[in-house]
Amino acid sequence: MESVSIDSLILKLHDVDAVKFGEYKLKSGLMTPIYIDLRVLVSHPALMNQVSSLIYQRVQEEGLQFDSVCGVPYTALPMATIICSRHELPMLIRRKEAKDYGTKRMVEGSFREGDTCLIIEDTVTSGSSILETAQVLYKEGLKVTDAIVLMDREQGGVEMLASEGIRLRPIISMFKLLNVLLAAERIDTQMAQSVRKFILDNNTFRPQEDNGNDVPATKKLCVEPDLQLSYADRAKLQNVHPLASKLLKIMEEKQSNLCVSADVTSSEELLQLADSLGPKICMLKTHVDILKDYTAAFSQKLQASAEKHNFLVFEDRKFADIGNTVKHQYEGGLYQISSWSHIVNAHGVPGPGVVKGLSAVGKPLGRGCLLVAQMSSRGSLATGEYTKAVLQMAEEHSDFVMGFICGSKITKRPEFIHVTPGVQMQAGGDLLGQQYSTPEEVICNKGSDVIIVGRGVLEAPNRLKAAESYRKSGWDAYTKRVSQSGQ
Ligand code: S5P
Repeated sequence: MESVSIDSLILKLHDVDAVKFGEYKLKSGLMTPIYIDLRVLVSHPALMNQVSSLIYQRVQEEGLQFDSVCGVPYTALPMATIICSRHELPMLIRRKEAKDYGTKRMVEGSFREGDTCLIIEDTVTSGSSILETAQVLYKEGLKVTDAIVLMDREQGGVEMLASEGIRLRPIISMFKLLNVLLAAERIDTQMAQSVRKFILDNNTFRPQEDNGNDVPATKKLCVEPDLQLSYADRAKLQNVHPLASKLLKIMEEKQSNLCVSADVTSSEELLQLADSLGPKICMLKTHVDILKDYTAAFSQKLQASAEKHNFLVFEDRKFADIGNTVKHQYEGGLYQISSWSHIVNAHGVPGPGVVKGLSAVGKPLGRGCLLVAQMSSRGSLATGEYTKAVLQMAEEHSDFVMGFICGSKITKRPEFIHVTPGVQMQAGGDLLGQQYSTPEEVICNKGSDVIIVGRGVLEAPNRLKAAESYRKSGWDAYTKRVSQSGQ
């Protein structure tokens, strides 16, 4: 009986376009010939009820024991709600963004430390969304041992979660879905074959080969061969920008890939930050135009602090005008940025002229530039073809451009440095569109080199302690990346 209802459910999901064939981009950036989009279910209440019933049926069949249920936001949230309401089970809601007022809780609902929470998800590819939710729940003292997913793309999610101690129980598997759609002549053999090949060729989980030790959560993505080069080795590359080489050496020496974003409004506070956090960081990022009391003396003191503690200064000016204008903005005006900041950044929007203008001023001074290839803010337009064009601009001006501001590694050329903002210990965001990833995610999974942390440090009760814990997380993720990829 169960298989009949699953078969008919698959056909209904296809009817409402929750299963689509074509060319689609996955969250990971990978193109896929099949796309599962269960978000549409909210418009089909009868189908939503059926899905929820099947999930609950599975919970009962497995005899799962738990104290509460949490749906991975957002698609699985209504499913969890229906199940919990219908069967009077306590539910928890995981916030995607922490409120910036009130309690700042990441999990809503009542629970006790040590309670077990069952996770419900709509679709799984690598399993990372479930793991992310589980990690938020762990932080609150909850246990997660089981998860149920409606649709498993069979690309390694079950295995990855198993390595993390979570049993994932899928209701519909990709191969089952293909067989049902093929039998009903919704797709032809060729399509089924190409999807099967895609699934088999794109397994996201690579188990550890050597022994039975625990496999780290992010291992699966930490194996790109070009990630095996150490910072020290990259510093010695022939074609590396001298300032990039210096930065890489500092990183290795101080065991820090942490750049603190000193977004404060008083010069004195900024200098205090530079002095106290100096030993923990490889780079200090400034927004000098938010200072209410900038003076030339301030920039001299900042330089002295950078010298003393061996870090680079990065003025986050994000130049974005024609070459002639940015030349003046970089060299002159109130701030005379080129005279004190080792590194600046620029948008690629104006075309290569922006780099040429900045280079005319900065190169003779031994300065370097990061191009903004991607942004951490929600809805950013710096994606896809734009990012590629920025990469090309960098390649053509590598005598001045030393790397990128980006969310993840965008080139395999090891001489470029990838610098990533939008980092906090817990993934999430703010109310103005900022989106956060964890240091581990950024350095290990996304293959970036430097984490930029602002409020994660600035709003902590003890800034020095927070900086040290970001330094350690970033460094641990880097050493893990290098040792794993080197095997
Ligand atoms: O895409 C970007 C690029 C930058 S440079 N997203 C960013 O958030 N930034 C900067 O990084 C931003 O201007 C801010 O200074 C810092 C992030 O601060 P946080 O407090 O959100 O960590």
